Parts: sequence; C-alpha cells; structure tokens
Amino acid sequence: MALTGVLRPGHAQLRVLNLEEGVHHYRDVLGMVETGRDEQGRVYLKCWDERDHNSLVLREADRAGIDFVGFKVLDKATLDKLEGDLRAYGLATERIPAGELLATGERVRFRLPSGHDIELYAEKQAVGNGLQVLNPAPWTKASENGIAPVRLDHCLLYGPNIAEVQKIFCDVLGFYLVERVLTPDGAGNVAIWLSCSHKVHDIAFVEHPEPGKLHHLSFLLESWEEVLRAADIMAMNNVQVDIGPTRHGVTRGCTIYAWDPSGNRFETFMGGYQPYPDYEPTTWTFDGLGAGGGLDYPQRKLHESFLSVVT
Ligand code: M3P
Ligand code: FE
Repeated sequence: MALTGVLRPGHAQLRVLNLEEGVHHYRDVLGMVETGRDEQGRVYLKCWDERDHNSLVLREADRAGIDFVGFKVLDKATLDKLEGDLRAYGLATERIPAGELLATGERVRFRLPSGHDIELYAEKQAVGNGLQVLNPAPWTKASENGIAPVRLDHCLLYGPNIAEVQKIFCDVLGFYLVERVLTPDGAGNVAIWLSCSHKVHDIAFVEHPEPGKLHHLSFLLESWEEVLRAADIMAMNNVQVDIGPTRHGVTRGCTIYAWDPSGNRFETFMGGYQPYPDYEPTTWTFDGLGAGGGLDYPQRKLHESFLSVVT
C-alpha cells in the first residue's frame, strides 16, 4: 500500500464561547452530523461522508481557538513507531487513554514549537457514512443538510518557529512541503503548506509571534457551485464572511473564509490540485501573497484580516 504512516487529519477540538450556538452553526448551518456528547459536555460531529465517529469536537470555553489537531495513522505499530521517532527527535510525548475522546483509541500527544498540540491515533470507531458498502447509493439525506461538506480537510495554524515545525512534519512524520511563501528578505518562509497524502495540504502554518493560534479549519466541498451555494447559506444564516467566494493562488483552492459565532474562522472550499512528494515545492514571494494573488487570485490583494485575525 502506498499510503502509510500518517493518513490524514482526523479530528480537531475547537473552543466555542457558547456550546449550543456552536452546535447550531456546525450542525445546522455547516451541516455536519452530531454523533455524540460526553460527560465533560463536549459535542462530537462528523461530515456526512466521513466514516469515523467524529472529526470535530466542540468544547465550551471562555476563549475561542483550537485545543488540538489529531492525525490518524495506519495502525498501532505505526503509532508506536512514530512516538519513538518523535522522542528520538527530542520532543516530549504524552499518551492519552483510549475513550478520553468518545469512540477514539489511545492518542499520542506532543507540542510543536509553534505552541500547537498535535495528536496521533490509530483507532476510531467506524460508524460509516450512512451508505451501505455493498452496492451503495452515491449520497444520503445527510448530504442535503446545510452546506454539507464531505470532510474536514485541513487547518491553517499561526505560531512561532515554523522552520522547526516543518522539520518535525517532514523529517519525522513523513510529510512533504507543497507550497511556501518567502519572508520579505527571501531568507526563510513565512508560510508553509504540508501534505502527508495526495492533497495539496493536510496542515499549513504561518509564522506569527503568538503561539498556538488558529487561522482556520477547512471543510471540503465538491464543486464551485457548492461553494457559491455555501455563500448563500451563510448569508441566509447571518454568518459573517471574511473573504470570498474567490480562488487562492496558493493551492488553487476555490474558497470562502467565514467566522463561526465564536469568531473562529472556518473555510469551505473545493479544488486545488493533487501533488506528489517528488514535486518541487511552489514558491511565492512575500509580495506574491498579496499583489501576486497568492491569497486572493482575482482581487490580488492581501486582505488585512488574513494576517491579523486569529483565535
Ligand atoms: C488555503 C487553502 C493563502 C492560501 C490559503 C490556502 C492564505 O487556505 O485551503 O487552500 O494564501
Ligand atoms: Fe485552507
């Protein structure tokens, strides 16, 4: 099998200021499926076409932002191996027992030098996508609820030391660099897009002085028409839009950035392209991010909120 090691981003735990407002947004407007609640009061959701029990966990807190991002790995042997590799690299790891997150096996957690907590896990209950595996229909009723993305696709995180973060993902966890934006002097990167798969990114980072920040969690749609329909649904539900609908030059994704009721940015997007690990990374100059259309290809400007609004 070609796809081994780290498979995909599997879950993110998001802090919301008001739980039921957050549930309304992610379940009824974005159109995820609620799959459980735990004794801590956390709410679990998945996108309709995801097969594992949950991909988004909402926790009520007095400040918005992200608690952790979890990546599913191939199996338990891979989990043990990657834990050893992280430790050998010099990172501290912590084991969180199975069941601490509903329907989820043991997790290995570590903190990046950007201040973000990342987890690896091998097991999560497969609840299916509502379709039988034998002679299935192409979609279900759940795919007609709200914006209805097919999966949690990636996140963009803001924090310090992204050169070191890139080394951890690429040298220890088997990711590769797909695109990057150079610093104004061209000596380093201000932004990196990393993939562990055939996706244009599974996680991305922007260099930022404050650690542990969330720029956006992103959800995949399958057509430009669905992105435009998402914009209609956002407007009908008074969801505040940040940028779009438009296209990113970086990754070529066709996108909307918008805010949930707690001020966490989320993205609904389609497209991009399918890179391979042997591709030379695409490089954008710092000016290219704005005037070159990296952020917003048609408008060719660096929207002020891109660098300043994070949770
Ligand atoms: C994405 C995406 C920028 C490009 C961002 C890309 C900030 O968020 O999902 O493709 O230039
Ligand atoms: Fe994105």
